[in-house]
Amino acid sequence: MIKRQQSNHGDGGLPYDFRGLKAGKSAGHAGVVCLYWGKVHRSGTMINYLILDDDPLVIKIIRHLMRAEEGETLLTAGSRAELQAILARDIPITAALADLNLPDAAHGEAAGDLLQAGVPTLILTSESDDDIRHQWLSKGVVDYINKDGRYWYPYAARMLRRLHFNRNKKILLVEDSVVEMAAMTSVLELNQYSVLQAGSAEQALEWLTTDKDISVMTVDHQLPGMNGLELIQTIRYKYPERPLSIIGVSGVPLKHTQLSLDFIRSGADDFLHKPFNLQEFTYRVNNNAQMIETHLQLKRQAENDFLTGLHNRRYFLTHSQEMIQQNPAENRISMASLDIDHFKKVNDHFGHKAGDIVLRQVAKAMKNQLSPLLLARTGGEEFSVLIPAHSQQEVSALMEGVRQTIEQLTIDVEDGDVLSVTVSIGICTSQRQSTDLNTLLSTADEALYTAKLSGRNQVVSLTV
Ligand code: GH3
Ligand code: MG
Ligand code: MG
Ligand code: MG
Repeated sequence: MIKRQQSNHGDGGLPYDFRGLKAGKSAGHAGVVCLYWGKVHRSGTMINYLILDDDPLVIKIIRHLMRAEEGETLLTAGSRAELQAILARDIPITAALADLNLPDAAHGEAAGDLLQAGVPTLILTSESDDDIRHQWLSKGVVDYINKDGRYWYPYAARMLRRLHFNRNKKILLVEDSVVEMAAMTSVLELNQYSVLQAGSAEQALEWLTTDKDISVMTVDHQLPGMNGLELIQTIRYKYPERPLSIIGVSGVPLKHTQLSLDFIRSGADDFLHKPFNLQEFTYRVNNNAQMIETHLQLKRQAENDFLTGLHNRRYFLTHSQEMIQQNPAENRISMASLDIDHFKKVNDHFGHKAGDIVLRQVAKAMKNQLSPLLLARTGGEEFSVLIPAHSQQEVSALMEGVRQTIEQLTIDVEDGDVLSVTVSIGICTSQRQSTDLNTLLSTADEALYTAKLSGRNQVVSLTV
């Protein structure tokens, strides 16, 4: 089952091109340093962060804290002249961290160039004068950070990356005052968020039904029609599981402290009293967006297999149970179990790492051929797929296609080896109404066992 071939690696062995990094090192800190230059981030976009500072230590610290991921480029400039050289290259800059005092521009002229070029810019400076801070914020910098303690550096690095991350975040503002809506919108847009607006509770509910990606919303108390508290109660009742963070907002005089309590009790996660500082408002939105992102990350980790990116056993069992229950009685439903043949030998001969690569490639081939069906890695080298509404013949033909595709894969497991593997597949198709999940699973396993006993690399199909 395992063929050993010589791979022709050529010079493509290095995963990343480090030329930029070397050039940067030899040119000193002020040179343009490119990490992973030319690689596209997993989000599908090129991300270019820029650090503008004449202090090599600041650049070193931020670079260390950012730990550029694949697809992220960290550009650096130590003077206004170097910045202008970068801007002249027309590289789209995702976000910049800028010092105000540079050898050839002592009063923030270079930060001005960045704003002029439309780059979302954070100031990181030792200048702590409050008036200067306000001037820069009103000129449109996203944040103004003082270098007055080492704890500001992680904050600056986080904020820089957040300006990329925010581009995919949708914030819904529910506010009937046009002036307040405009102020909140502009500060959130400056922070690169996508802002949606609703002037009433009814409009807000409409947004929530049409757009599933809204992660944070702010809700004003006094609205025409349904008020803010009722809106939040309705949302929490209608969408109890939805990952959505809600910030209550109200201008009712502070002595009515009961209101903030009512907001939290109604299901708000946070509360702000009007008039509020727009910077504070942004920080709260940031924190709430981060909380939702963390929640979604944990959910993805709990439902997916880390190695192959397919769903895991837990997800598969829960969702196939639901699908079987929802399957109309007259529809057939099939379960297919797939197991790699003699997989232990791959590990034994080529190592566990090679085994992992094989698992990933087999998973990828299955996904290409079987999505959008419910597919999962349900065991070490075992996969399952649920196929509703097809005949036994159709399902057998489909899985035979998968068997052939996998047999034809040539898997480059690095270290000069190219392998091929085969799979055995067992199918159970229900002809009866109300077949339960356990019967489907155990019968598919029985079919798989028969396929193994009959010589492997084949499809066996049973009906119940
Ligand atoms: P058969 O044809 O009968 O299925 O033989 P087999 O060798 O494929 O089956 P067996 O169940 O004996 O071995 C499965 C192997 O899969 C043993 C285990 O170490 C390996 N395995 C399970 N999970 C992983 C993993 O995540 N990575 C790697 N590399 N190996 C894994
Ligand atoms: Mg109002
Ligand atoms: Mg096996
Ligand atoms: Mg097995």
